[in-house]
Amino acid sequence: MIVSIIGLGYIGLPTAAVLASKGLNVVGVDVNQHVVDSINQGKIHIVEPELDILVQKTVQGNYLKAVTKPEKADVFMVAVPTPLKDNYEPDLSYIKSAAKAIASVLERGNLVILESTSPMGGTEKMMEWMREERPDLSFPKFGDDKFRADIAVTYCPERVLPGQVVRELVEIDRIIGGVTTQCAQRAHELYKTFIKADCMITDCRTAELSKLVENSFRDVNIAFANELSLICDKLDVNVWELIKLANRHPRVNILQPGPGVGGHCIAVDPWFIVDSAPDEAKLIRTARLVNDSKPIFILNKINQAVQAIGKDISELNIACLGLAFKPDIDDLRESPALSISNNVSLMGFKCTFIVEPNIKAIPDIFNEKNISLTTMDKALKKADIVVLLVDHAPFKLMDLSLLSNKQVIDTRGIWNR
Ligand code: SAJ
Repeated sequence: MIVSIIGLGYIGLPTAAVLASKGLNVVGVDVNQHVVDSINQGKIHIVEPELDILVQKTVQGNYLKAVTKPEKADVFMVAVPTPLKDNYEPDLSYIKSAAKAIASVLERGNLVILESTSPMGGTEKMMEWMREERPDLSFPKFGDDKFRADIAVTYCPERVLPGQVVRELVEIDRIIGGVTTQCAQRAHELYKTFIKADCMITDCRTAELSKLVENSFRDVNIAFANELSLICDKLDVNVWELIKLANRHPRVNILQPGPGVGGHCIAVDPWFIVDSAPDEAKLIRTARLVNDSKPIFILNKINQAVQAIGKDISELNIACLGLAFKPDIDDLRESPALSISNNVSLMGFKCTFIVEPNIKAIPDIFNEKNISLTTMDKALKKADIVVLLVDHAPFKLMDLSLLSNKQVIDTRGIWNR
């Protein structure tokens, strides 16, 4: 069996490598030539534990190869981004391009699986785009288990946590949402070849909403913690101690406040629910707004630190520790740390030192001159203000005496907890 994975990013590449490690022939497809070339050399272009070894082994063993255009296969898995447009509506253009590209090589008997986060109805839209290209093939009809279509279509949302993808791909339960039950059963057979946990069958619409609900649940819970951090700041209470104590109640489990919520999922998916049910999704929308307001609160804290020193901002250096959206990864998508650092670089400091151990070059978003990507030691030597934005392992292990005589803003509570 040949499995083709469209999109070799944070989800597609680990999925391709895990499937290939189980002895399946996997062809990864990505429009980026650099990504394709590096995978074919057995290398990876993202930071994800254990992935490098898996890719190297499977490429060397001829189980995994990468190409820029889809080839014929038995199964196609789509793992492309589904970002938001400026008006908070879902942008399905990547799914559309993938559907059209797959359609050109589709054959009777193929199974097409959507893994990308999808707004309600996204799976059926993907199917429509393939149908437009291939009127010669028949596609399933939602809920019609009697009709035998040429192509099977299923929605199987990924649920893995960046930083633990290789383990979670195999170990956590999976939802298999078919356009029909028969479609779901086809996908179930495939997922059971590599997943040790349960694969639960449902329809594609329920599976789509389940994925969105899981991430909205987390967003709402993080918003509760972030709101507490604002309340505690006003009331002069240590929020980290407060949460630690409240969590000693057997039925309370408050998450951790931070500089905001990042990543391509939790900061995005709740808007898909708001888009589908704008009048009903009041709590979900408010949680998004609370989490999105956190970077402004941190920027105000930085302004207060400047005032506390009492010098002109152009005489002061600032160090921003971390750019990624969460610890020990290189993923900067929707990262509040990135947007805070960018705003800091525009504030007029003598120099903004950026410390991000997981990247090699300063991202394009920064266009100020007085900015430097550097090591923690160098940044701390010169900084008057230190802003901890991501709880990367090296920052947790840092010698705290290096912070003495500096204004410190610890947005993750790793030093002042
Ligand atoms: N965060 C906090 N406080 C917390 C926990 C997280 O501020 O207590 C922040 C993080 O710093 C980060 C953001 O939230 O900026 C999201 O991080 P995360 O670790 O909660 O989640 P992601 O985005 O890495 O992965 C989520 C996961 N979803 C759930 O836990 C419900 C993962 O299982 C999904 O597969 C992934 O989204 C996805 O791709 O949808």
